[in-house]
Amino acid sequence: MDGSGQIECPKGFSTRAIHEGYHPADAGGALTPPVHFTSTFTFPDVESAGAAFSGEQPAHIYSRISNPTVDLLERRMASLEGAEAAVAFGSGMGAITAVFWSLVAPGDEILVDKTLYGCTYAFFNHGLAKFGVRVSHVDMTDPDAVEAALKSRPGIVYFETPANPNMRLIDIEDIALKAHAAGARVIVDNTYASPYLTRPLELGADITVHSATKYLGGHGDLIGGIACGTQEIMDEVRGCGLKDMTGAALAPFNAMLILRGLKTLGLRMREHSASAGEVARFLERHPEVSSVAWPGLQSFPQAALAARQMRLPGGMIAFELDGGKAAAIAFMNRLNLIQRAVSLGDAESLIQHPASMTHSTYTPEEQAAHGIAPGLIRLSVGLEDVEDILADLAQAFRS
Ligand code: 4LM
Repeated sequence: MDGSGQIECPKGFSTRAIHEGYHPADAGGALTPPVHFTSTFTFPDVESAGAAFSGEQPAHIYSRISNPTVDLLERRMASLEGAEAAVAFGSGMGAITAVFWSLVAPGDEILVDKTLYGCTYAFFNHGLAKFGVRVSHVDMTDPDAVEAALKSRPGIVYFETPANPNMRLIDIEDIALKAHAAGARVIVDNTYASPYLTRPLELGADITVHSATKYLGGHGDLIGGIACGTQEIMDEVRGCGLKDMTGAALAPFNAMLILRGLKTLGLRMREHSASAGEVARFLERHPEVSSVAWPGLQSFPQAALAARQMRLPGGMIAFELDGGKAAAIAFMNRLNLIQRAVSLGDAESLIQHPASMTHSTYTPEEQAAHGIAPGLIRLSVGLEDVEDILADLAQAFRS
């Protein structure tokens, strides 16, 4: 307790995920924060409304811009990511597009990794490119290729780590050093890792973006997104990208669900990682499996980087079967417990075929050039008993 009878916030990750930014004394002693279901906010007089609109007097005006429940989520996420500030959105794509609409102008170049979530790829290549932004792809696992690509002075460097869907890791510290030396800002999509496993801002990135639909929410019952960074950049992202360019506001109810999800983020990530380890080792031993990518395997080509950059290897696995695409599809169709669905990070184990599902925004030629193999299978290992997940995989191989 501090002097006011409020609970002080110690520094541990999960403690902050549960307590940061809220004191029961502020809400009549309610253990959990109230949800502010309101679209607009009232003012005692027009002068105070004007002061809020001009920014002279900070206040909630309208829930497309800010809302107390969403604000609590933003404070909590900023704390977990080690950021000055955060802005929440109605989806991960809302967060990504709002950040870019806020920071780029026609004629700018952005340098992005070669493997990206399908809709992010479509936004860059079919969306931003239409507005005169030059989009260059480079293999960011290759430091020399990155050095060479930075010579054209892109304004932004963007990547996912681990990358969706093939699990390539990008060395955040190294890329941030190189990008900053060339005058570029670094944006990392931290969806796969979550701040429990990796905190890109502490490694030199300028902004992180998340699909909160995934591990942050954690229960497959909402769509949401978050961006984190300095107060100055987040003010710009809120004022331009959220308020004017996308209007992709997060609903207060969904903010409450994400706040609830965050309370168990550490607990869930430990369990997802432990089960994924057992599943990855099972797959690696299986005679019908030709390759398995999971950052905790000794055979993972970037195992050393994983150990340096990730607290745990996480719950996502990418693998291929000897029989290629046809065998992969037949195998997935035989699963009973593991659900065939896009999305990831839920309590339910989810499996999908990136080439025909999440990454079908790439043409087959683009898939080949961007490291998305036709037979690649993506598995999000859930929180069911791992023996049951293994048994379902085993029966799908046997039948
Ligand atoms: C999926 N992914 O992969 P919203 N960034 C990353 C993602 O994986 C996603 C988004 C952003 C999948 C959705 C169907 C690395 C989404 C976009 O879906 O807009 O919350 O996030 O299965």
